[in-house]
Amino acid sequence: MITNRTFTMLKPDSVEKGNIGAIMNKINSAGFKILAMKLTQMSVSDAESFYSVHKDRPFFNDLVGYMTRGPIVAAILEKDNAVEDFRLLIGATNPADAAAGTIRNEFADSISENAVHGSDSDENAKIESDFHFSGREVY
Ligand code: IDP
Ligand code: MG
Repeated sequence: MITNRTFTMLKPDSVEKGNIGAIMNKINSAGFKILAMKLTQMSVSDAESFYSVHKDRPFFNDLVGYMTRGPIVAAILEKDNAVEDFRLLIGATNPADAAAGTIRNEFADSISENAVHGSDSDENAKIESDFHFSGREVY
């Protein structure tokens, strides 16, 4: 199991607001190296599959609509303790609860439109990376 990688998406609101550069700057400044990155748009079936753990939640349809309404930036990141450190960098799911200086505190509007995704375990980082990238796209 690779333990020094995580997977992120800059969600459609971040792309729409022109925040790709500013968010990537914070990610690089926090010591994460980019191993793979692309601008891509998820289909409805992609988003339903990616977020299948949430399929019974009341916000599921809104989440799928949000995540498919425009392009995202998908990336694989490398750093010691990547999963945990990246979750600290992005902050709480609800930006109202996200600590000062976190990405969600600075760039997210609401609990539903919260700017970025970060994997919650090494196992999911691998699953999510493989969902978005082929081996040839990863450095
Ligand atoms: P996370 O992104 O911080 O890991 P999860 O609980 O895994 O949070 O939820 C996945 C995504 O679903 C969130 O990032 C957010 O976009 C959306 N979401 C989570 N909870 C709510 C909610 O209570 N209302 C609306 N959208 C939500
Ligand atoms: Mg999650």
